[in-house]
Amino acid sequence: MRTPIIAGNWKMNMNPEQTAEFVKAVKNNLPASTKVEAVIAAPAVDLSALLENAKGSELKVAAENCYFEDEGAYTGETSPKVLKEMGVDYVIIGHSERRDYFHETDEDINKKAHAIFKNDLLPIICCGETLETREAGKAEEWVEGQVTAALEGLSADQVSSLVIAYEPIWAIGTGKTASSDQAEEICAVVRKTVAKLYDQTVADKVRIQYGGSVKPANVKELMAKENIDGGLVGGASLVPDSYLQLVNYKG
Ligand code: G2H
Repeated sequence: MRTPIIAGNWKMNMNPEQTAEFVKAVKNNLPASTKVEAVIAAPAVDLSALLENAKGSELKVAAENCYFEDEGAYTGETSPKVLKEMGVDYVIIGHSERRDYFHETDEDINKKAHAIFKNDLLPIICCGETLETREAGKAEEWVEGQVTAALEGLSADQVSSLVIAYEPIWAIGTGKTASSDQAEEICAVVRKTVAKLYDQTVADKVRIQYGGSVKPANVKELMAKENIDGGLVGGASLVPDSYLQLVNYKG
């Protein structure tokens, strides 16, 4: 009953020209969005090219970040209001790279989630533990804490419609994928956390992605897990052929 959602996260790769070429190469071979939602999250500088070229196709568009205010003296930030006006569908927030390199806090991420909903966009909220936390046996507690903080003050309807991406930091861009059992275990914790904070109906609706070295070779096994409804894919989403294999994992 949950529509799978596979989102490419290009990070700080690609320029507008490469973006246009990529979309031209994939746009006619995407699954129907009712079968699998195919999303690309692109750097802000590529969003116009992505939106323009994706027009009329099944491809949905995400920003990789935004600010929590709509406008004002915030040099260098991206307005969620303008993202909506441009035609963006989703915004990734709380990616571990943003938490780590740009010092984003749980509170920032929660403010961004509210701003995203205020502007009628949907957040993809990332969470995930470091290797140190995992080895200390605290991965579940850590992820539960991040999810709880990110969702604070959101309504049941809002939480039912959003996406949570579980990305263990030790598996990001390292080639080390969490085993499908390890991924499922924490995705189940995410769903349980939502059930505890809201109720089972909301928890059954929220879509949970796994992220961290997802590729065509492991996507099917991950997607077969009960609590994994999608993938957030970095490296393997940069090449049209590999992206198409991922979004068409159902055949
Ligand atoms: C995790 C992921 C995409 P990769 O950051 O969000 O990247 O698939 O390269 O590990």
